[in-house]
Amino acid sequence: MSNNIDLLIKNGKIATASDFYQADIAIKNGVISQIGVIDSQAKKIIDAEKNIITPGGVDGHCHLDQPTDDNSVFADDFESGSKSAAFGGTTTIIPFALQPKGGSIKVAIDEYHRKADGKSYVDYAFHMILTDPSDEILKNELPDLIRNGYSHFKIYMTYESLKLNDMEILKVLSFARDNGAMTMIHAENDDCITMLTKLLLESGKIKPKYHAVSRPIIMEDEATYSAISMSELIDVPILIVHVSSERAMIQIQKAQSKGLNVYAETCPQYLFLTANDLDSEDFEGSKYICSPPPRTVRDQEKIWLGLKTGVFQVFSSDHAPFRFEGNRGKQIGGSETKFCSVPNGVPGIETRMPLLMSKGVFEERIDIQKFVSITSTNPSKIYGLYPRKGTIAPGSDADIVIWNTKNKFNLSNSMLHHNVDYTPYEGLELNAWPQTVISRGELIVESGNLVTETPQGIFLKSDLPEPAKTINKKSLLDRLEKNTFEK
Ligand code: DUC
Ligand code: ZN
Ligand code: ZN
Repeated sequence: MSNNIDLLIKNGKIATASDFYQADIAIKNGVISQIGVIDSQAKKIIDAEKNIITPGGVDGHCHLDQPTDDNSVFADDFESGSKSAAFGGTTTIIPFALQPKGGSIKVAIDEYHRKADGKSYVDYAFHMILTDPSDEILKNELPDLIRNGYSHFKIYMTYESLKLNDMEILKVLSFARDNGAMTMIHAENDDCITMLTKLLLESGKIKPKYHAVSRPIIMEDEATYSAISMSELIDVPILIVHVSSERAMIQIQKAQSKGLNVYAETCPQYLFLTANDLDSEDFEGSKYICSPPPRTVRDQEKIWLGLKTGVFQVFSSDHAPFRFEGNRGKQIGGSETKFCSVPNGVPGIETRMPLLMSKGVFEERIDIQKFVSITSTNPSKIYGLYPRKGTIAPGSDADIVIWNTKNKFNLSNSMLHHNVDYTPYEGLELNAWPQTVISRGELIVESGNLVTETPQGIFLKSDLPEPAKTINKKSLLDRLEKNTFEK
């Protein structure tokens, strides 16, 4: 019997989306084979010393090695980004294959595979970004892609090179309904942002803080309601990404209480940053420029509540890494770059889970089951990776994090493994950090050191997302005739 178990983790306190209990975990061939009191021999035994054990994180929203249209460069490729993810306890990442306007999404996916192949320390799936939902793409490319492992995509209501108009959004939502795909929506009203940006620039207001002024809450609120209304009309699940404000959250809450299939994501930047962080005399405020922008302390508190009460199903990093120094990142136009030309995004792939464990679980804003569900189980279900990923159960991949929660420390960028020269959370006091990280039964991080020689992450084909399975079969015409919407 001695060789039956490859790795045995003894004395851990296992957290899942529903439970928290003490048990041992046996791993064989990269998969969890048994959970309970296990006294068998194993090739390797780790004593978890009553530390918390969670499933490896699933980061359902991060940007790595993505093309840009302004000569800026995403600081992390699959190698540095996935290494950083691993150190932060994330064992599955889902970055984006971007369809260029007028281009093929299939070609974009092939190209993205070339960027990822052999370079990722953790497993990965791909979202698509649809920028041009032409009939050709919707008929001849996407249906096969959806059935062959790429079942979710993001669409944008803002950014000149990415945005779709309402007709295109309706077309994409109808397609998603017919094909069982999940649509993620970036909800901000682009015309409003363009108009306010022009007004600010004409008045000479170019500093980083005006980024937040140009993208007000009211227009996130309006776009969120618009996206929800279109999904209600088409009758298809959607997921609103990176929700930053109480007002947008209330739109989502209302939709959910009407029984609509509206899912939502928020991110660390909306819990730990505010618009004040963008307000500096020098250019430092550009480090916090992301869209939607960070808001107010009140919004932060409401977003915490939305995590606790279940308005948000997913907590992602939206890791969009740009360096502060140099001319390919935040200072792409020098140290006086206008707010509207600063590359959007903050890094956070490594800090996502430790921040939430420290400030969420240990400061009693959410319980540990909620932590597991929003960082791992739910994104896995919503993006078609469950039960292979996102839980600790017999038959699931042995993606496991053993946490060290015994010491307080101040976060510093020098601890991190991304290729970015700052963290927005510098100096924050934390008490939780992954001590041991295991991917498909292999140790990748042990006592703060990378212990795998080469990147072993593999591509994961996504099944159809769980929410899409709830779609009813009544046609739009049928529902219009029965006046279903007058509720
Ligand atoms: N906003 C996005 O929509 N994507 C990347 C980064 C950001 O700030
Ligand atoms: Zn976005
Ligand atoms: Zn993003």
